[in-house]
Amino acid sequence: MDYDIAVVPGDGIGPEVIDQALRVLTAAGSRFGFGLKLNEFPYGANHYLKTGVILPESAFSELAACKAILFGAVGDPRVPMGPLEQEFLLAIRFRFDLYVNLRPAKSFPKTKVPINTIPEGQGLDILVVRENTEDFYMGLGGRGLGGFEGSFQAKRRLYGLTGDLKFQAAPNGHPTGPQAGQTAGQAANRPQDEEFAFSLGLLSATGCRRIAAKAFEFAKSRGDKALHVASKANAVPQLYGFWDAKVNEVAANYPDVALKRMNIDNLCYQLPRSPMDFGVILCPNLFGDIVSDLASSLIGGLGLAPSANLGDDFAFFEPVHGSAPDIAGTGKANPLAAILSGALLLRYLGETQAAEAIEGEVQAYLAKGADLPFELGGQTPVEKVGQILTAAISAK
Ligand code: GGG
Repeated sequence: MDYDIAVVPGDGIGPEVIDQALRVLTAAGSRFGFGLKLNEFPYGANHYLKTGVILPESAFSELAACKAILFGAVGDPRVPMGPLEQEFLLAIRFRFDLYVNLRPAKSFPKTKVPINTIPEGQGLDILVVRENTEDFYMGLGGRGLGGFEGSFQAKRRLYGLTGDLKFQAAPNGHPTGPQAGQTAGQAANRPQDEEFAFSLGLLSATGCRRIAAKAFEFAKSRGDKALHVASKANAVPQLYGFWDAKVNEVAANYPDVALKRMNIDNLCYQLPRSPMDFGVILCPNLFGDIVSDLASSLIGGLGLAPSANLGDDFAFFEPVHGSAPDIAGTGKANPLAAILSGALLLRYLGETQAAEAIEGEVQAYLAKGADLPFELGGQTPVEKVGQILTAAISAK
């Protein structure tokens, strides 16, 4: 069996870690009797700087012709933050309706962690289930002087949204006199001189319900008695009160899994203090991005955290870490998160034995505690780490 895989190494350390992931996946294919036809795509900062195009429309059908995407990272200091992420990474998630972002954080043997709240001999098995298409990632927003007037459009597989938005600054609602840092115009109560920026967070009932159902299913399949859900309905009730209500509706179908709702601030406070209390954590998009970094810190680092972006008919796998331009090209990148993302891809393809073999070899390698990557206190370059794991997979 041969699988067509789209490979998008992207920016910074992306190409280095993806090279190593591909070596390991190819070795797993040889051992378990399948082939990977790798179709590499150049998208990312270099492509954008060369062509002025972030992601051409033709890319979507080319990507769709593959079974899944393996992606490295996006982000480059030569390009302003935002457009690459929105028109490339998020555009792929939205266009293919990859509404489930799975970000597992599982402890590894002998790996140093920054907390002492994990009992000796036990490990974390956290799964962040992040909604991946809505919330503050809608891409709806703007900025303006004295207010804003403009139209917006968002396309999702579930719905399209178009609209106009207009607001105008008005004289102080609560006049208190000039404040520190105010401009002369503002102090003179000239709100037309104030600059504003805004971003619309948006949730749909179907969007909330479908991710909540996925999270409950994951909790159930793990045999968990509880599911934590991140919210912030106390301060942002319009958005997260709605989120809570829709999650509660779905919870009624899962009477054996207790729903534990927490405001995101409290969740971030409790997670390092009592990490063993957490299993599946359901999050709206923005909180999920943040909590998954926190969770990966608790298992030893972002270089150990893989992720899957899943829809009903396509999938996209990437390490949780970003492009780390400060260490790109130094050999200091840790390829394990990319390798483990590759294992998730193989599991998605149904190559479960190969996925388990890779995960097992990563465990065995970390348990040995030798030749570790820089992130984990060693001095082994990215390529050598890939070589060690490739050799381990091929040796059996
Ligand atoms: N490989 C992950 C990556 O490049 N992440 C950049 C980033 O900030 N992504 C935002 C997100 O995942 O929502």
